[in-house]
Amino acid sequence: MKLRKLLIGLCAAAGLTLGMQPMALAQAQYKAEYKMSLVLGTQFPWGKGGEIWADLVRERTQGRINMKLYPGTSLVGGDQTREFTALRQGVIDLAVGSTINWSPQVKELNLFALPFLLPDYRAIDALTQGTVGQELFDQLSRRGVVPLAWGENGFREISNAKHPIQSPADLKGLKLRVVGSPLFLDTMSALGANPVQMSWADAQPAMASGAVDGQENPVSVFAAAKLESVGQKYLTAWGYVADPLIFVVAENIWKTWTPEDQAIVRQAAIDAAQQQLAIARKGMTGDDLSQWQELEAKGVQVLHLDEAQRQQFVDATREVYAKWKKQIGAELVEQAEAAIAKR
Ligand code: X2X
Repeated sequence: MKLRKLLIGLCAAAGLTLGMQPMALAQAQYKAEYKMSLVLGTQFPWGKGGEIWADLVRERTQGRINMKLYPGTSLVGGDQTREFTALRQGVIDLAVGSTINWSPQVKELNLFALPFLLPDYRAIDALTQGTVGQELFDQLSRRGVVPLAWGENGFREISNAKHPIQSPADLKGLKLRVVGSPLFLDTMSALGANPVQMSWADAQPAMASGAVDGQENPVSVFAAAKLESVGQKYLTAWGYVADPLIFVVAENIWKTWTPEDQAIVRQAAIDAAQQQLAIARKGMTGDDLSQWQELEAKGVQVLHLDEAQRQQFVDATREVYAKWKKQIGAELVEQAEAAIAKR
């Protein structure tokens, strides 16, 4: 009798285990940690966006999905231009990445780096929130990642250690660190500068040692990285290009999540991107110019170009624009130009 009871109990336990197997298997497919690649950490608006996303997802999935931040593109040894490839190869699970760093693999993303395409923030929004943004997301979806939301690094302003820049002549011979897309080499060369391509990690020591004279990055990046402390004394507000950020999950990871969890991760990315964008733009325009003022308070000489001055830079880069319009795809660029014109 006792033995029978024991056997029944054992069978029931075994049945229970078997019955639970599908769920247990599904759980087992979830990793203990999902690696999120970022170039900039949480002292920058970029990294804050990643942190907000991870926090929202952890909270809303009751810890089922745990995203860990890896700033400094550390999962690819700091080489920003390899981030997109690493996402497709399973080295990186998720990312908040700049259009610039992925543009060597996804040529359409060079769109935002066409010199002087984007006159203001509304122009960026007209692209990312419209059919152009959708087209770019479709392109990314065909390349093994699931794009979820648009954030922003920002309008990229030029700084240097030598003198104020107000016309292309002031760029002549300046050694400038640029990011990983050949379009940046073309633009800076057309303006008479000597561009040198290097990662962000190498850029700061290069400025400190004087190996390069200048760089271009958003004001929020300049401020949080304290570029004035590596000799960057002169900053020109010319807004020649901008780099949006894209919140993505590698497709091979995405597929392992339940539809409910996919929906949570997607909505959390949209919410985090919205907050991230607000952080990046705060203090940049209108009544609140605090980001600019804080730099000036640190002794950085900020120069805002007037229309005529800006036009000189526009004129000097028209050929680069035309060349890259073809490379990106004339149809997409024309769609973007039209969206900006009626923003
Ligand atoms: O490397 C840069 O300049 C940075 C941090 O802005 C990007 O990753 C595009």
